[in-house]
Amino acid sequence: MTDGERVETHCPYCALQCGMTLRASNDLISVEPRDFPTNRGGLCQKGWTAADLLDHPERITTPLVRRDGELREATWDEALTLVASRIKDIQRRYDENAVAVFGGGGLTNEKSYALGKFARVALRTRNIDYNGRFCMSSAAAAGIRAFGIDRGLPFPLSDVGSADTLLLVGANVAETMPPFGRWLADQKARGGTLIVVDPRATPTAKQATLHLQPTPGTDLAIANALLHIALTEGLLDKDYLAERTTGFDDVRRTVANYWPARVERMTGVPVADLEAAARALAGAERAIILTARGAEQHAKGVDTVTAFINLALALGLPGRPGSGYGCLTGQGNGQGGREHGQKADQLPGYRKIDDPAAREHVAGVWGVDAASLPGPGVSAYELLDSLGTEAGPKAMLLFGSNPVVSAPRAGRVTERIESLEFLVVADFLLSETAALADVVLPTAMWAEENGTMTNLEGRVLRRHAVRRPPGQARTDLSILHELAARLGVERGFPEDPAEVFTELRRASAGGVADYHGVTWERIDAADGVFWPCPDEDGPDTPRMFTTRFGTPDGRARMVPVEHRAAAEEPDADYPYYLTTGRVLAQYQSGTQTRRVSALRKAAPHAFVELHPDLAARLGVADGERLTVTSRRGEVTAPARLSDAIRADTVFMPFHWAGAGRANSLTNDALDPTSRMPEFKVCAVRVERA
Ligand SMILES: Nc1nc2c(c(=O)[nH]1)N[C@H]1C(S)=C(S)[C@@H](COP(=O)(O)OP(=O)(O)OC[C@H]3O[C@@H](n4cnc5c(=O)[nH]c(N)nc54)[C@H](O)[C@@H]3O)O[C@H]1N2
Ligand SMILES: Nc1nc2c(c(=O)[nH]1)N[C@H]1C(S)=C(S)[C@@H](COP(=O)(O)OP(=O)(O)OC[C@H]3O[C@@H](n4cnc5c(=O)[nH]c(N)nc54)[C@H](O)[C@@H]3O)O[C@H]1N2
Ligand code: SF4
Ligand SMILES: [Mo]
Repeated sequence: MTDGERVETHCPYCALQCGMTLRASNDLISVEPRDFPTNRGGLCQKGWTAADLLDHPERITTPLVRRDGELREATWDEALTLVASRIKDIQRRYDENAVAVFGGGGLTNEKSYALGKFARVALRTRNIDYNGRFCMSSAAAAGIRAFGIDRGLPFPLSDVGSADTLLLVGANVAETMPPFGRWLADQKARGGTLIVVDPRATPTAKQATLHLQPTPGTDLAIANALLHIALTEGLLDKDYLAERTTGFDDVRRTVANYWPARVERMTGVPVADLEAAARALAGAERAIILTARGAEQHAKGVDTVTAFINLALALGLPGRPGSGYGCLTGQGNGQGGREHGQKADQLPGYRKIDDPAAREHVAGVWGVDAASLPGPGVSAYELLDSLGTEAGPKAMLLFGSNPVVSAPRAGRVTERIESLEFLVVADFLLSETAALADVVLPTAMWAEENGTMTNLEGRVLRRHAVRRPPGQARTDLSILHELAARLGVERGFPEDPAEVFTELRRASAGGVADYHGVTWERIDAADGVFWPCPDEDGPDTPRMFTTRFGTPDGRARMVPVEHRAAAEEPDADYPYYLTTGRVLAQYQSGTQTRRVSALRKAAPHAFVELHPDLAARLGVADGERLTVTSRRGEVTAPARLSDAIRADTVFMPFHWAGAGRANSLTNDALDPTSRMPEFKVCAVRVERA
C-alpha cells in the first residue's frame, strides 16, 4: 500500500464480516468503517482495533523448531524438511491415517478448500476435521435434515430489520455482533416485537419486548410449547403445512404433551410468557426465528434446532417474504469453512465423502483416482480425544484453531495433544496450542492475503491484501504448496489464491454450495455474491426456499423431537449450572484479542458471573476469587455479581487460558448427530478460593 491509499476489505473476526476500509499513512494501517449491507457503517471495538496486531511485537516472523525442549528460530527449509520427513516416517511406521489435520472456520474459502484437499491428496488421511464442529454444527445438521440445505441465513440480514416479530434463541448479538444492533433498532422503530430466550438478561435481552429466562438446556421444551400453543389456538398455517412440508402429524402428536403449565415446570418460563411469545410469532405478518450457540451447543443441539424449525414451518415462515428460520453463523468464514471439505465427512461443494458420484466428480477435478480418496474420519472432539492413543493419530497439523483453550474438557484435550509424537501449528501468534508444537510455521494475517470469505448470509466476500507478511512469514497456501511438494505432490497446490478459487468453483459445481458462477470480479462489482450461484451469467440466490426446499421432493421435513435432560444436571455435589459464552471485547480463544491493549483494558481477565443471592449464600463479595469445580477440572477467577443471571446458574466467558480457563470445566458429552459438545451446560460447585 502506498501512503494515503485506501483498500476496501472486511473485518477478520466474526461472521458479520463488517465492511471496512484500510488506509495507509507512514507505514501504519488504520481502520475505517465502511457502509456495507450488513454493518451499514458500524464496527465493534474488535473491528476498530483489528489492525493493531499486524505489527505486534509478538508476531511470529520466522519458523520455530523445538530443540532441546525449546522452540528456536529455524529456516523455512529446515522446518519444512523436518515436517515432511516426520510425516513420512510416522505414516510409514503406522499408516496414512496416523497424521491428522485440524482446521478452522476463520480460514478463507481458498484455504479451507486447499486444506481439505491436502489431507486427502497429499497426506491421504481420513483424519481431518475443524473447529466449526464446536460452532454451528448442530444447526447445520438440523438444517440439512429439514431443508436439505444448510445456509446459516437463507435470506439477507436486512430482512431482520423489517420483521414484525423476531425471536432470538441463545444469541447475544449485542456483544457477539454489535452492528447487528442497527437492524434491531430498525425493527423496534417499526414497532416490531423482539423476543429473546437466554438464561441471562444480556445486553441483547435487555432490548427485548419479552425476555424468556429458562434453565440452561431447556430450549427444546420451549419450542415444543410454543408450537403446542399455536396449535391449540388454531394459529398454524394449514395450507403451507399441506403444500410445503411432510411429517407434521408426528410432530403434532409429540407437541401435544408440551402443554404450557408442564413446560413452565420444566423450564421456569411462566405460562403467560410462553403464550405471549407464541401469539406474537403466529400473529406476525413477517416473523423470523434465529438460533445461535446458546440453543445449539448442547448434546441435544440438533433436536433443539429441529424443534424451532418445526415451529417455523408450522407457522409457514421459511420461504415466505420477510420471514424464516436462520442460524447465526459465528466465525469469520464459519459458513464457507463448512462447505469446501475440511469436515471429516465432506468434499467440496458441501458434498458427502461417502457418495460415489461426489467422489468421482471431485477426484476428476483433483486429477486423482476416486478410489484413492480416503473415507470419512471422526469429528473434532473425537479426533482430539484420540490423539496419541493406540488407534489414534500420532501427528497433527493445525491451521486456525487453539484447542488448548477452546475445546471442551480442555485439560484432557491438552494431555492428548501433548502425547502426540509430532505437532505442527501454523499461526501468526504463539497460541497456547502453538506453544506445545514441535514446529511452528509463521503465517500471514488477514490484511496480508487475498481470498474470499462467506458471511453469515451465505454472501461470498473478498478479502484484500494491503501489505506483505512481515519477516519470513508466508501465507497458509504457500505453506501447503511447499509441504505438498516435499511430500512428493508437485502439482495441485498453487500458492495463488485466485488459482485455488478457480479450481474451487469447478469442484463445487453441481454441489449444494455451488460457487461455479462466483468470480472475484463479480464479488467486487456487487456487494458480494450469494451461493448457490451456478452460472457466471446467471443470478445468485439472496433468498432461498421461496418455491421449494433442497430435499428430493422439495418439501421441508418435520421431525418430532422430545426434550431430555442435559448430559449432566446439578446434584448434591455439584449443585449449580455452569454456562459459557462470550464478552464483547474478546474473540474466541483470545490469541489475538488478548494482545490488543484496548481490548485487554476492556476485558482484562476471566470472571465468574453469579447472582447476588447466590453470592450471599456463598458469602462472597464482588471481585473476590472463586473456585469453580466440575467433574473434569477446577478454575479460579474473580466473582462478578449480576442480577442479570438466574440464581441457579453461573456464567464464564471462555476466552482465557490458565487458571481461568472455562473449558477446564466443560462437558465433552456430544450430540449424537452433529457431535457438538455440551459447552452450554454442566454441573459445578462454587466456593470461595
Ligand atoms: N465478542 C465476540 N463476538 C463473537 C465471538 C467472540 O468470541 N467474541 N465469536 C464469534 C463466534 S465463533 C460465534 S459462534 C458467535 C456466538 O455468538 P452467540 O451465540 O451470541 O454467543 P455466546 O455468548 O456463545 O452465546 C449466546 C448466549 O447463549 C446464552 N445461553 C447459555 N446457555 C443457554 C441455553 O441453554 N439456552 C439459551 N437459549 N441460551 C443460552 C448465553 O447466556 C449467551 O448470552 O459469536 C461470534 N462473535
Ligand atoms: N466453553 C466454550 N468453549 C467454546 C465455545 C463456547 O461458547 N464455550 N465456543 C466454541 C466456538 S463457537 C468456536 S468457533 C471455537 C473457537 O475457538 P478456536 O477454534 O480456538 O478459534 P480461535 O480462537 O479463533 O483460534 C484461531 C487460532 O488460529 C489463528 N488463526 C487465525 N486466523 C488464521 C489463519 O488464517 N491461518 C492460520 N494458520 N491461523 C489463524 C489465531 O491466531 C488463533 O490462534 O471455540 C469453541 N469453544
Ligand atoms: S461485529 Fe464482527 S465483523 Fe463486525 S467489527 Fe465486530 S468482530 Fe468485526
Ligand atoms: Mo463459533
